[in-house]
Amino acid sequence: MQVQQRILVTGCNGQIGQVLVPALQQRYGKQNVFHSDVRGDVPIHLDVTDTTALLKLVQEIRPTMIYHLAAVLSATGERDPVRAWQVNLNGYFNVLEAAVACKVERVFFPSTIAVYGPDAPREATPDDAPTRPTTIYGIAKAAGENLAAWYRKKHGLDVRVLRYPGIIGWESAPGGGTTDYAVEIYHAAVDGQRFRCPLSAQRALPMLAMADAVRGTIEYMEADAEKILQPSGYNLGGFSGAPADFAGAIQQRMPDFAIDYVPDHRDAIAASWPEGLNDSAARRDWGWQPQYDLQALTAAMLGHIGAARA
Ligand code: AKB
Repeated sequence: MQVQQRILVTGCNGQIGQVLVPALQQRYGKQNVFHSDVRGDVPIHLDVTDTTALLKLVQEIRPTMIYHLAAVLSATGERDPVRAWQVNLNGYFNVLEAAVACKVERVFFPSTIAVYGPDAPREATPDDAPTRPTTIYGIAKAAGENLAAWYRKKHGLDVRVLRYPGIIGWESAPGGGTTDYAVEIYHAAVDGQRFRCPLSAQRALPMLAMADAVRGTIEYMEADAEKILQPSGYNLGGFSGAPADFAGAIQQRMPDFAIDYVPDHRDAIAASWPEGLNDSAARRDWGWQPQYDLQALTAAMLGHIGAARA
C-alpha cells in the first residue's frame, strides 16, 4: 500500500493514542495526521457521540484512514454503563457511517480480550472462541466486531479489528482499565513505593508491550487487503503475566520492591477474561510478530521510567 495517507485519529489522548499518533506522524508526515479527543489540549476537539460534528469533521478532512481509538475501558464502563455504551458503540457507529458517507478507505477498531467471557477457553484463547462477555465494555466491543464485518459486507468498507490484551508502556498512563495495574506497578517500583495490587497474585492475563502494539497496528493497517482473512478481527498476543510474575520480574532488578494483593471488582472482571491468546492467525495472515516478553519489557519499563525521573 502506498505510504501517502490522510489519517484521522479519535481518542488521541488515551493510553494508545499518545504513542500511536507520534508513530503515525513519523510514518506519514505531521501534516497528514489529524488527531482529536474530547478531553485535553488537542488540535481538534471531537466528541465521537456527536453525530453531526463527527460527520462535519470527516467531510472537512477527507481522511483515507480513521484510527478510532475513543473508548471507555472495562472498569470505568462498569461504573457508567450508559456512557460506555454511547462512546463504545454509538460513537463507533457514527465513525462507520461517516466513513461510508465520505468514502474513507480503512477504519481501525480496537477490540479487546474483554469480548471473551467465562465460557471461552482460558488458555491460548483462539480467535473463534465464543464471545459472551460479562462487562458492558466487552459487550459493546463484541457488537463492534460484528459491525465491522457487517460494514465490510454491506458497504465494502475495510474495517480492521485487533483484539488487544492489556497494553504496557512507559510513554503514557492508562485510565479506567482492568489491566492498568501492569503499568502502575512499574511506576510504584521506580518511586520506591509499596504497590497495592487490585488483582490477585495469580490472576494471569494476556499482555503486550506498547511498542509492539503500535508497530503491529500500523503493520496490520498497511497489510494488503487480500491478507485480511478474518473480517471480525484478530487476537494480538504478546505474553501472559499475573501480578506475581510482574512483581517477581521487578524484584529481580529491585529486591526491595514490595507488593500487597488487595483484589477488588477488577479481579472479578479479569477472572472472566482469557489468561493467554492464540494469535496464530495474525502471525500467519499478515506476519504479526511481538518482540517483547515480560523480562525485556520489565527492563525497558524500569529503565525508561527511571530515566524520566532522573
Ligand atoms: C481494559 O483493561 O479494560 C483494557 C482492555 C484489556 O481492553 N486494557
